Amino acid sequence: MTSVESSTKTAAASLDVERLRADFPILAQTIHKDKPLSFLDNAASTQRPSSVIRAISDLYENDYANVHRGIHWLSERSTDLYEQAREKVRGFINARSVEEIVFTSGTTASINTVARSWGDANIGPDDEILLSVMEHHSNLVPWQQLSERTGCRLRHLPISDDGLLVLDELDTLLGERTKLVALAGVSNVLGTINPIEEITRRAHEAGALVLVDAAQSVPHQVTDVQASGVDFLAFSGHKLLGPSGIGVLYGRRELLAAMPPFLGGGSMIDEVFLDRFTPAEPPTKFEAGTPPIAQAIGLAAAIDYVSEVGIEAIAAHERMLTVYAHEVLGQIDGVTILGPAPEHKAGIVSFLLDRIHAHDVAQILDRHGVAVRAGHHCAQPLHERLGTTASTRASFYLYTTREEIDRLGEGILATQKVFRRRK
Ligand code: 7TS
Repeated sequence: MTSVESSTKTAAASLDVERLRADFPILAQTIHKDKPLSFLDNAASTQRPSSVIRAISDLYENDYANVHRGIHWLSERSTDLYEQAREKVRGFINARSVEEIVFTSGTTASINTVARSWGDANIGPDDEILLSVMEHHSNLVPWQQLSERTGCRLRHLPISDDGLLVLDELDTLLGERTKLVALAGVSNVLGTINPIEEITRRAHEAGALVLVDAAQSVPHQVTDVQASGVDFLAFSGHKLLGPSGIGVLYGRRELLAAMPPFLGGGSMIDEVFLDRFTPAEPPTKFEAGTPPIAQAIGLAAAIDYVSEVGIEAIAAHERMLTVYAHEVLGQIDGVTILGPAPEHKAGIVSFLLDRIHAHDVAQILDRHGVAVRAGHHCAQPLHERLGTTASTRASFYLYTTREEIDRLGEGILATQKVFRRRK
């Protein structure tokens, strides 16, 4: 029995985290001489289990060639594996068809593809796009660039002081000019889980499409694009135990079919003449050039791993950790936790320490073996709204333990001690 199989037997109660951790060689090391590595930077990128690493090395050892080109044996094997990966992604987010699954290099590329392909073809100066104040720069800048090109107006759903979207404002902000609502499923700073289904329903009633930046939600909660009714969804492999350099753009079939391609080149065409071309059907139309082949196959192995553990079990584990982190950090004087109460949050806990800069906190935590991210986390407008320029962020995944959160708490106390001495 693999560790995944044995740990899922107890998934209903809790994950057997120690057994899962044995699948992640990188987590076993000690750093700074003798400190166990506590990797609490999973919102930036996660680690890979041996099965993902093996799937990639197996491909290179046995099956690798370029895809959709050769009629030779290796190319057919490679193409089969690449297309099986697409089917795996389809099932994972419950899309209707593989034609709705475009492989990109990541969330950023997926959102830019929509902004360029759909945006340039459908948006004009009288149109509006509704975003929120809590977006990652990846879901702000492409729309700002679209606005520069087309003159469209960008509007922003505000947040409450405790980091929840102010849905009451939707009625005012959503109008007949609104062509798209583009929102994060989960905030990468506040951890807030946004009510995507409700927002999608209201956006559709107003005649707008919905794009979900699912970089922080797909790895941590069940995603069903048919049930939620979203029109576009973007996520990255590297936040889901998969390789970097691979991401997904889900788009409803009719939308992708009507959109002009953004990048031109090999593969994305049906026919090419000296002066013109005809594009291929989706998803190929949006996959110009040699795609990230090994990365797609690694992503399929990551989806297998996460699915065997069970997304619901992972979400329950993270909920427990988030409640615990709020308890541990809440007991320390001088700590302000950002964002809502744990019941509205995924496994992301950002905080401020009175009179100590986030970069100093992260540096001292690192000396204790605790890896966190400090800064604006690519969400500068959100930090401005929160009245700060930087925060420290701890973020969890299926292999995170309560002991690691204890070490975070001890590291924060040690940081405060260093700064008290310096005063
Ligand atoms: N959207 C959200 C909500 C994100 O958290 C990130 C990455 C992205 C988009 C971009 O994903 P990429 O894979 O294309 O880079 N967020 C983070 C983070 O919070 N710390 O490092 C990367």
